Amino acid sequence: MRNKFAFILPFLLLLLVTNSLYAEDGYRLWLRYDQLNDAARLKDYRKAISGILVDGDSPTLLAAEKELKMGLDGLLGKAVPLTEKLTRKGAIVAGTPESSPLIRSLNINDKLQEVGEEGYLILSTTINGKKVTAIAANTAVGVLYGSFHFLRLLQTTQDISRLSISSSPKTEHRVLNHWDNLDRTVERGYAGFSLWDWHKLPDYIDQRYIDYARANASIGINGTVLTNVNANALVLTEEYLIKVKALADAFRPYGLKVYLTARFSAPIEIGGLKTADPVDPQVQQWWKDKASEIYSHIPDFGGFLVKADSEGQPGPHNYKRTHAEGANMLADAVAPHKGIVMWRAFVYSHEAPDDRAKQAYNEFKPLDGKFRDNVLVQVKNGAIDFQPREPFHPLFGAMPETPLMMEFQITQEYLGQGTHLAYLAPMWEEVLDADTYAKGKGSTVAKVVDGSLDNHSLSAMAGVANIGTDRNWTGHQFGQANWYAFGRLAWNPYLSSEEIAEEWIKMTFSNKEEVVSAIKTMMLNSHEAVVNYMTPLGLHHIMGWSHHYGPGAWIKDKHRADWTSVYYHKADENGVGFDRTKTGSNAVAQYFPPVEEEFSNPEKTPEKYLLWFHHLPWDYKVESGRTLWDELALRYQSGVDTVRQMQRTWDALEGKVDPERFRHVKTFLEIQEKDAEWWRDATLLYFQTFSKRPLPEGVEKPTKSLDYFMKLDPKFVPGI
Ligand code: GCV
Repeated sequence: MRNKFAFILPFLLLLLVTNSLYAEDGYRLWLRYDQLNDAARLKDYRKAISGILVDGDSPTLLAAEKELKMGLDGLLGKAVPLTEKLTRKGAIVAGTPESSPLIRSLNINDKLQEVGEEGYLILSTTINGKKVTAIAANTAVGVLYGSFHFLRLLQTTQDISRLSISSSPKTEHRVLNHWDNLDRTVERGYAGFSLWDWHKLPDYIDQRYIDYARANASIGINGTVLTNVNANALVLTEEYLIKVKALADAFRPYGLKVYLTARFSAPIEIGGLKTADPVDPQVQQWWKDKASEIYSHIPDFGGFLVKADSEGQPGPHNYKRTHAEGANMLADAVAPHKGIVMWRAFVYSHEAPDDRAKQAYNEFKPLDGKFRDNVLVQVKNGAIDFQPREPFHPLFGAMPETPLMMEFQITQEYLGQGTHLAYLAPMWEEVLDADTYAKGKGSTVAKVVDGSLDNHSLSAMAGVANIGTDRNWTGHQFGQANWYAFGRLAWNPYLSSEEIAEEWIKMTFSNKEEVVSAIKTMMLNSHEAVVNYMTPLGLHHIMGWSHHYGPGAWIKDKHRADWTSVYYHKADENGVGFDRTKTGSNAVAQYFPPVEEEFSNPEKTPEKYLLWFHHLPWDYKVESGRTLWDELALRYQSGVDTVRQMQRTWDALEGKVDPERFRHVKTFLEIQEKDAEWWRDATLLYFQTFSKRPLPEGVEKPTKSLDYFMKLDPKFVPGI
């Protein structure tokens, strides 16, 4: 026995070592760089690529060189040498005309001019009679972005023999918003704690910071707001600014600028002033001095993000001033340093009698044209709050004199949080493609956001991050796809969610066609599935109180009516839905005429927004010819069915994706199925108390009572 064991032991150990070496825990995100398993492509690439030649020694060019080296070594499964001279064909030559004589020799200034500050060219060309691939840009960060693009071509096994790529970002500021608190909790964060280890900063620079910056650079994200919009003024004190500087220094080589949230009452809380009134000269001076202090530590500081007069945050209204007066004061403070202010339009008050969906428009539309040139108004994709589905926010198109930036929520506060697979790009695409008709047909939200509709050079897109200390960064392996998709859409809001999914799958899981198409189908159906089992047909905000996990259509009688579910669904014996037409709140009037008409008429309103705009009888006939009640019930069932279909698809991938991530996703899909059933049963039982109709055929009978569901009270849900 002993002998036999001694014989087996080395093999066991070897197995262990090999396993841990190749363990796939998701840490590497989409930057995996494992040797390609497409033999034909691998052979071509090995033949085509002989070396890496990056002229210039700025930290950003060095980062590009390092990434190319790491990526090519890994993907090609052989060491690709770094060279200083062009001695052989097949070099990857990267640089700017300034840093690299070889790039200069290409005489491509005209083409480079077109791609601007951050864009790049990737060209199959010839230098000194030798075939090369040139990655050229006007700036080092452009070279870095181009290098990531080139690696992506290999990761997705594209033909690289005749490249003529020109790419530049359509929005200027592509920014993650971290709702991270200084104690490292993350509001609406479902992936562990905050990445920022304030206690160990500025001394300890975690490798995670670098990998975070790399990941962002790989998709063109160029800004990060480190702190929660529900802000703490402490971060603006010297003690913290030194820590912020350390992060900014770590991110800088990757083109990632740091921003902070500005608490409006900071002059009182940390400045010792008696007021924070934006027209008070002392307050204005305080912010100017504060800005100079910040810039003395961080010369390329991006600016401020502000949530004011919203959900208890202080703001200019405390002093009877407008949002423009508040924003402009901060804008004046950062303007000499080329900083910007991103001022959020997410405002509503439970004391205002009007429909919450109308309040931001009412507040901001009259301020159009009153903001300084370095202010962007940051608008959520919809008028309520990151619901599983919302019609586009009526402010888009309504403030032509003001650059409006998009705020998407990458973290899935209302979409199953850390455990549900919901690929969000189709939802974002739906909003970006929506036509506001602000300047006639074709005035899409994307054109408002990228500035092209109203000729704004200042443009931006923000995404509320889903990133934390979890080893796989985003809690759910598929949460990574939403981070990735946000970056890609911020770079180019006209990309399709399908092509983004395809890229991500190939880089993250596998290039094998059967795997790609199976995972792609799962991803592309996943958002609709979540909408169906949570809030079909335009229902919204019927989640569990405060934590927003699980169903809670019965929530009522709280201190704020606009945080209850009954405020939004208005179910009664006659029907369900929020009447936002003329007979109701008339929120439809905030849209431009053809859209307004469409949303005013239930027959013309896209069914996905039906109950958002209309209160309709339970036996109202919908497009399928069914009654509203039957359709609603069947949609809930269809949400559950799609999750089960996703489970079958995933199960069939066993052995085709690595076991660790396979198990992770499989288990999470089980949670999702359970939750989808919970949503269906609880919500239908509740609405049935009004509709008094039986569940239609095809809908599974609930196994528990409404009373049971109403008593469920999950404790310590993360992210609050
Ligand atoms: C950061 C929702 C969330 C809040 C969040 C707020 C906002 O209301 O539930 O957690 O606060 O949006 O976007 O400011």
